[in-house]
Amino acid sequence: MERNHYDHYWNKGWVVIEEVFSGEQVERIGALALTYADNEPNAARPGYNMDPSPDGTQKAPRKVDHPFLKDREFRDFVLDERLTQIIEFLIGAKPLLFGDQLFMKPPRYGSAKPYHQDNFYFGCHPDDEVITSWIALDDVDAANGCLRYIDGSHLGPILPHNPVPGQDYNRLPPQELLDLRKESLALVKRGGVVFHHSKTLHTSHRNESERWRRGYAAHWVTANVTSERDTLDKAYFKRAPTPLGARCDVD
Ligand SMILES: O=C(O)CCC(=O)C(=O)O
Repeated sequence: MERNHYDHYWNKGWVVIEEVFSGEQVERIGALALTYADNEPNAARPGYNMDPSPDGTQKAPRKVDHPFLKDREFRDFVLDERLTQIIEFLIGAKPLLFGDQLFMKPPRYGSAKPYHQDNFYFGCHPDDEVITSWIALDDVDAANGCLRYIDGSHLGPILPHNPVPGQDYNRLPPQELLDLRKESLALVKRGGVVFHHSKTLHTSHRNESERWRRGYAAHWVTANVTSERDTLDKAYFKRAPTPLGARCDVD
């Protein structure tokens, strides 16, 4: 972690830091992610947990919610001090984990995630103390659906987000409010982490490659943060010790 990472984060609203986790660690977590993904289909929300292939005949994992609650290995991984120390450096206070999800794009048909700001969904304040870490479980580039950011968008307001027809889990700001001339691609090797501010506009395209693209997204706040919604009501850091045996707070 260097000073230029900090400056990049606060100037652009996001930053990539390589080699936070080892190849072995991410390989193990990537394989574990796939075993949980197979058990996630949610018939009530087609397209949410599983992505259909272009011809509609096959499905593959898109998302696993709350991996932290599902397996001790996910917990130990996401609470790794190498990660939490970087976050503390970026936001200036101890990070508390409130939620997480695994985003997967299978080869050739991992679907796009439209532009959005996380804090539109979270409703948390102050927004400078809310951050997402996205751990690359595969090498990620333009072809397999890297994260893309509108540089500096964390300095503007939360935009309106309109419903996306047929996708109750996605909302999208009006196209004219997205300055795509300021779009940057966050290329990252497996084991690296992309960090973004809660207001930074971000998206990812469909996976056009023959490779997987898996990312472990974790959402953090400081102890100062409150939410106008129920975002923090079930935050992991508020949980008592659980049957899995790990404490969920990170302070
Ligand atoms: O992995 C993706 O494509 C989307 C990730 C995302 O929106 C997030 O981590 O906030």
